[in-house]
Amino acid sequence: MSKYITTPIYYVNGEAHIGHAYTTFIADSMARYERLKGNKTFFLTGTDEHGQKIEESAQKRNKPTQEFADEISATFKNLWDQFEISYDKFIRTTDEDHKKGVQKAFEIMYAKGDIYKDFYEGHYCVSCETFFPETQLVDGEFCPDCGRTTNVVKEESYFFRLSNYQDKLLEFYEQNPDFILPRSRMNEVTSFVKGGLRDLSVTRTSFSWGVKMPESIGDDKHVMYVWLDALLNYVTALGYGKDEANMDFWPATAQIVGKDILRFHAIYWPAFLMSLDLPLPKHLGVHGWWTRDGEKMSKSKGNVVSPKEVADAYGVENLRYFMLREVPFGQDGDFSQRAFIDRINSELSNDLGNLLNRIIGMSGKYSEFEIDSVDVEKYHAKELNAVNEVLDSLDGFMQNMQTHRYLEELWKLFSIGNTAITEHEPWVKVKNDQKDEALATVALVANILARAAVMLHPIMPRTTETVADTLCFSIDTQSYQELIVEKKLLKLFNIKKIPPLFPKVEEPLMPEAPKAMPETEPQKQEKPKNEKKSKEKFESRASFDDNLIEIGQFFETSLKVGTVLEAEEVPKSKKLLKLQVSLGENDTRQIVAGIKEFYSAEELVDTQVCVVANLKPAKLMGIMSEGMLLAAKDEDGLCLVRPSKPKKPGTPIG
Ligand code: ME8
Repeated sequence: MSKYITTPIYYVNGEAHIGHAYTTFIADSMARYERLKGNKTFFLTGTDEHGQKIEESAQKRNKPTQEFADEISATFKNLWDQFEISYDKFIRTTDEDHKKGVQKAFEIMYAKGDIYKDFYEGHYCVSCETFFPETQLVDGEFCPDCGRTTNVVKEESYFFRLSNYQDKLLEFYEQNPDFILPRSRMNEVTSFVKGGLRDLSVTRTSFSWGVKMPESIGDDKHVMYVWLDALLNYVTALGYGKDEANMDFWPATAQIVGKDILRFHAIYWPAFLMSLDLPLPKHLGVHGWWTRDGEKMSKSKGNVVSPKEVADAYGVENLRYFMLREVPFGQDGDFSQRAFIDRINSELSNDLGNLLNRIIGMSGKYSEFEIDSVDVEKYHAKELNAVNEVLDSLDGFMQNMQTHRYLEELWKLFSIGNTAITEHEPWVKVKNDQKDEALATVALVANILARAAVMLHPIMPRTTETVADTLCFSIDTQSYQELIVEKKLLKLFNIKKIPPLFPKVEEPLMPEAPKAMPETEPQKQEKPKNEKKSKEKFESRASFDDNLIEIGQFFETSLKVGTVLEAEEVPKSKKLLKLQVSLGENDTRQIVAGIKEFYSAEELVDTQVCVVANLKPAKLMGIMSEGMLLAAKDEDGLCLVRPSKPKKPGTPIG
């Protein structure tokens, strides 16, 4: 059976961060799992290189766009190579073959009548590269996805007849209830589709860094919409539009994406495929969002977790284990070193590492390291049954992408092994002339470790190879077949002595995340002056745009002492307070601040605060905010930064 697993292709406007690594680890583990089972597998990853944001990022660095894309794409590829990600192809949307495939797809859709030329006029969120019907806007103005203000725009464009696919999509979802995993995400998609699909603008004339129109259509002031271009990578990577060399891998078995790009993959992508008469993917695995120590990661806060830094400190396999074990698939997760260290010390070091060391020690003492499974069934049928039950349950978890449950179940094997040792006390049996029984217990545990190593292999490939080597076998499809499917026991062998696999971690090995200003909603709402020139997607992506600044740049920020004159709660908001703050005579500002969880409105009145006074006003929940308060936040909560002695309102800070 053939399997096709994909990650999203990553934008080349910033370095890889832990969220990218997470998606890639899940997909890599699934691909390795399928290969282990003997399935012919194709695993795709790559980079998404077109669009305005990338064109602008290159311009800022005074680099030709292609050169810029080459450099960043290489950082992703190098990182995945360093992490030994087992991709079969690393696609780049600037690859000639890909571009040709996209043009071919466009031509087919056009010839079919699914693409037509018109003008678009409507509410457009540049940040999300998406039109929204008026009914979906928040307060008639704001983007329902990212909260930014939408623009009314009119531009010539080619449209994809998405509206034609509304019923077909709904029918497809109904017939394939596990298309989206976890299933709980399906509702979100169906209700969006039921709300009405508008035709989708699939070309742009406002910039040129994109796949050109097919020659047969001409009209070269248009370039293709970055999402049409990007989504098609999943088939162009297999030779679509060229030699179709690997198209027999299509449809994809599992396409892993973050929840931020669910709609593109669950609605647009299937509609494009239907238009191309291609079958739809079997599953879309939608994972949650990673934060650091409870805070959203952003380059400006300096709290982005670099996967390379973590891997250098703790080892890439430990990181894979932690990320896949820590978070129930689909839910948001938090990266905290404390939680990471706890899992290394208790699960990897104690449960797995110590068990291996115990049997190396015991077999050394009782049988000169020789391990013989001959009596395992006789003395440990009960344990073997329990082990087999666990092994048989694992496949379902992996197929549903529930790696946390997979690992949780797998860990039951170690407790079966540990309990067997505690109950059977081989050291007593050896002394009581029951050596056979003692050696059977040691052999039972060796077999448990061998089976666990095979099943843990997709998640920790190198570590489990070491375990297997210690137990004198190698992990491959054959050993999977024998040990897991046929439940055979290990043949007579001599166990090897190895140093502890997982040394305990006493102290955090990386600096803690800097505690930054709270991300108050005004920052989120803040938008570039010219929204047309904004980025393709959400603001959370790491970018290179926050480097060291010159002192002059610092002084571009106007900080002033303010006195709170009035304060009240913003109805229906958990976080927001609305303040009237005096910055001196004739300058009273209305400031909406996300501090309600930490301060009551009453206690703020007549106190002083530090205000960023030259922020562009922004609306929060429809209320205008004309500044931002400085505050410090850590795990104990948030406190406002205030002058240590009263100062006249409006006094400059700096
Ligand atoms: O969206 N937590 O690229 P991208 C978890 N090019 N996962 C995260 C994350 C976080 N904090 N941040 C990013 C794109 N991700 C498009 C995709 S596909 C045809 C085009 C992961 O560089 C998550 O999987 O913004 C998300 O979907 C992916 O990175 C997006 O990376």
